[in-house]
Amino acid sequence: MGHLNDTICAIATPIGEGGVGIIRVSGPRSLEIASNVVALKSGLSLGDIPSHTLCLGDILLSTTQSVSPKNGNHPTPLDQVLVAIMRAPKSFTGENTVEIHCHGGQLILSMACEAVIQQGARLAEPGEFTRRAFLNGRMDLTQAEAVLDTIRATTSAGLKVAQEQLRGKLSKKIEHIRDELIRLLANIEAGMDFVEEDISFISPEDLERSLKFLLDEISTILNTAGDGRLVREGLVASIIGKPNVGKSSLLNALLETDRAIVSSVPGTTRDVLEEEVKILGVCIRLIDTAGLRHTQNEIEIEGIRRTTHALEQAGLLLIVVDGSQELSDGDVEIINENCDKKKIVVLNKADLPMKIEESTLRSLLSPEASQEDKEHSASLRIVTMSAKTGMGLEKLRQEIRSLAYGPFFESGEPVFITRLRHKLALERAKEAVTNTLCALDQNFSGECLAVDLRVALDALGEIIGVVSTEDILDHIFKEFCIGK
Ligand SMILES: Nc1nc2c(ncn2[C@@H]2O[C@H](COP(=O)(O)OP(=O)(O)O)[C@@H](O)[C@H]2O)c(=O)[nH]1
Ligand SMILES: [Mg+2]
Repeated sequence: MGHLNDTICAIATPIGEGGVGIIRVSGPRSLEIASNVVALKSGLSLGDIPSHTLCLGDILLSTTQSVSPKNGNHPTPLDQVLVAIMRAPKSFTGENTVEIHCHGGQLILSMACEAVIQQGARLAEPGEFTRRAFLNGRMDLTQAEAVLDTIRATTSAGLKVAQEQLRGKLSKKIEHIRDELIRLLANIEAGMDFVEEDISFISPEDLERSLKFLLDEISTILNTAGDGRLVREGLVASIIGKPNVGKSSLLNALLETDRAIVSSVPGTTRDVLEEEVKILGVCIRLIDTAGLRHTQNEIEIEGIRRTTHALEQAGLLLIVVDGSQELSDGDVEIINENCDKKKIVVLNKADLPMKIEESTLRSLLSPEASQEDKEHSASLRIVTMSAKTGMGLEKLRQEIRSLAYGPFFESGEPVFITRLRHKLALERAKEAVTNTLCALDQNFSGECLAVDLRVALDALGEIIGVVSTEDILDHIFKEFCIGK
């Protein structure tokens, strides 16, 4: 990764044809470089143009790059362009930035980018513009991550959380906790200087109260990790059940296509099919599986092995039961297994005369069960529907959404963490604050308390990037595309 004193450039728009394509140039020499490439219609030099203006001009190719060699030593125009100028520090990167808006063709864009490079800019690395924005103090690390999440968001829920993070909601919360930790640390350290005189700057009771409050705050944010991850990565839902109950039909109904082969021959689905679908704002990876049954068929055995694997991955199980048939031991077994997973029982084929009702299903599941199992069956979500006619499908979508998200998302919890990186750092901070409380309880010295508090402070600092290493930055920005 280069230094901030060179000027970087990249095509910022995606590959392919488009109305407009943008070359982005950022760094100390960007105005000078761009003015060697673009001639403004007004005849003015780019250096004389005020910041945050848009000017019409022509990209001029040097003679070596020229598309018409007959033109002698005169540079030839490549394309008519609009040039946007944003001077430091009021730009995305915090540096002098020029954006050249060409027509969105791949040849034009690569030739224009080449012209900028010939004038002394360097091709940017993935995420380098955002990395510069971070290094120049335009945003902190959680905001830089939110830039990527905003671009990648595929659901409205994902976009909302990414936008809130981009606007600094998570950073403010973390900074607030850090400020309080710094205040406590300052008090403890001041006390350490006056230990001879026995002057204390904060009473052990006040310190304990404050630390417990901070511990609560950290735990509250940590508790959003599950929902946050779901918002960013989506949820894997496996459709399981005996053969022929309508699993593939359910996949097709939720996808609103004929993706999977549906047949009355049991054991038709041999392989595991995976498709992505948006269900009321939640991104779900739906997996249709082979029916679970005992079989000698080699291919089906492999299908069932893959089904078991899909089951392990799943955060949600959609267990399909054919409601037009009597409930079998096989059905009950599948429902009662995997107690640790969120699940919905789909009582399918409700367009036919039903032999199983929701209430009988509940009582049949655990007539002589332990209290725990009874609670399990009472809380079990059951949706009666028909994959064939679509009846009950909307109810199923609502159940999936409400099960997918925990209480935090629905209640509009102000702050979310969406990345493992945040979670691990918060866990370290939580452990360090807990250790401080233990040390306080055992009347340890101020030095001991301060050591633990500093660990907490650094862990939280890593989240927003107050404390960062090249490794952390490389890891975060390598996920970005070039030009962002
Ligand atoms: N009447 C009715 N038939 C269904 C329904 N869902 C599936 N089927 C039929 O049940 C058979 C098995 O369906 P399929 O989706 O292949 O089941 P899978 O083996 O569990 O994947 C097919 O003949 C489907 O047409 C439904 O809701 N109502
Ligand atoms: Mg099937």
